[in-house]
Amino acid sequence: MDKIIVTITGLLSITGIYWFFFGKKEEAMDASDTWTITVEGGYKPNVIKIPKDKPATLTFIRKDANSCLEEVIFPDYKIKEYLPLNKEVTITLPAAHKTSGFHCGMSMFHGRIEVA
Ligand SMILES: [Cu+2]
Repeated sequence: MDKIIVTITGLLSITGIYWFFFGKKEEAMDASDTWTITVEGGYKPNVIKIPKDKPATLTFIRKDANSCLEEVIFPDYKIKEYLPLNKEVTITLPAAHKTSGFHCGMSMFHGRIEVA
């Protein structure tokens, strides 16, 4: 029983530390109208911040052969793009923006678009 409590306490403090740093990083993120997103086991970065009233240019480069990631979809912009392997694909999102998201063809990997 004691062991379980120690394990849980340990896990909770690790989670807390992670949240502390992750939260800080997110707050410090600057808005930009140009982003390069690497597609490799998901989207890197998977959270981006863009200025509300300017078009945003996102360049995707897929390095992951997983066919699940070959399409990227922006439901709120009604955009669906095919991402060839190792080729840059530029997507322009017209302003104005609201907080939204994007995901792969089967909605298994997700990214978030925040608005500044
Ligand atoms: Cu997928």
